[in-house]
Amino acid sequence: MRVMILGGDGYLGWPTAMHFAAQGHDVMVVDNYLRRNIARETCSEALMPNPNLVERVRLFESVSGYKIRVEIGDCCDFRFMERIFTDFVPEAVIHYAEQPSAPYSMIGYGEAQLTLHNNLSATFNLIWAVMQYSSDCQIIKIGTMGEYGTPNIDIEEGWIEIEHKGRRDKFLYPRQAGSLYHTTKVLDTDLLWFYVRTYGIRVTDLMQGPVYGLSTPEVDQDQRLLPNFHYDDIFGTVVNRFLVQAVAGVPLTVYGKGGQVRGYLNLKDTLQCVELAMNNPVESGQLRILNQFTETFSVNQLAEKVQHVGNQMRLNVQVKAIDNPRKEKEDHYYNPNHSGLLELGLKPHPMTDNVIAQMLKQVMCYKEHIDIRKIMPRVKWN
Ligand code: USQ
Repeated sequence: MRVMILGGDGYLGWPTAMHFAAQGHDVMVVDNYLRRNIARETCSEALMPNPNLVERVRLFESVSGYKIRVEIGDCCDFRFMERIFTDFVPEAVIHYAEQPSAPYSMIGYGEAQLTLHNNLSATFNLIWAVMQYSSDCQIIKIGTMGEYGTPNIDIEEGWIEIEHKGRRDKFLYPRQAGSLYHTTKVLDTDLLWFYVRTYGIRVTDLMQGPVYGLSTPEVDQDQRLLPNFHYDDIFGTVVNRFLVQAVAGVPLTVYGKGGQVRGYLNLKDTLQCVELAMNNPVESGQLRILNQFTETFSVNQLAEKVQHVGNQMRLNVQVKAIDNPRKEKEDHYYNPNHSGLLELGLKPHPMTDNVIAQMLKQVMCYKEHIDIRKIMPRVKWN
């Protein structure tokens, strides 16, 4: 299949591109280096140096023999989108091309505006490019579990049946996000649903939890193919941050009471989920929403797990609760359904002690790159 990956330079986009190329698909990666630029501006560079996308593709070809096409450009520029769509005519588009950080979106007006404009415009332009140049193409969009927030009722997979005054109907599950970034994902979903029901485009919206890890079959061939692995307060997700903190000898930064529960998944499972969504296409006029995570943990449970394994490796890991910089519930009910991807065939890689140990070993190879000034939270919205 011809697969276009928007945001192909990112933590998820780059491993996805290599994985699909290795499955024999014709892959085009598209990126404008927004995340790299913001990371540089906010002193939030990744743990290991990552070659640029053109170099990454060259390296991957020399290691594996598979080719990937590269387009450097901005998905918010519709002329650019028109050109790459008429040139490539994708059969599936994986859409990761969004500003992905909740803290970044909460710094101030400029960062909020950039996040809103970038995320909504990229999604809007993608919808129009598909409608005009590749109307049968599947859109696979990365949403977030954070769209739902932490309601005091079970979270369904995208939709809910409501009975009201004796009548029933099905609606998008209520959404109440905790950051402007997460809110842009809510708005994306609404935008997609409008165009799905009005013009019959085909969309899968994957509500993903925080991802961890840096190993995939393709990455493991050569360390120069590693994804960008962030551990700073802006782009680092909690598990990756705790791994680096454990190696650096910095107490694990549990925010507040640590009772915040989220659904987590291994990077390898992100690749599986996206592939399953693509290989099981939806009908025209269908918005399929799948909750994409494999296990739920509280922040305290994650800290305990990393501490336990770290101490077996003689890292003497400490845990220290610090003031929560975010406005979020620290003690709450959380029971999201996530059966859809399992029914499609997902085989989860759980967060075992061995998986944590392997990740710690990988991070230990880059110990001298860790800059502990990047660890404590700088952005507060509590
Ligand atoms: N947390 C800590 N200590 C830390 C970092 C985070 O206790 O040092 C807590 C946060 O307060 C939060 C939880 O861990 O309760 C998860 O935080 P996170 O930074 O790992 O994840 P988040 O900001 O929600 O965003 C990440 C990705 C985002 C994706 C989202 C999925 O950056 O792109 O959409 O995970 S979800 O969280 O399900 O919305």
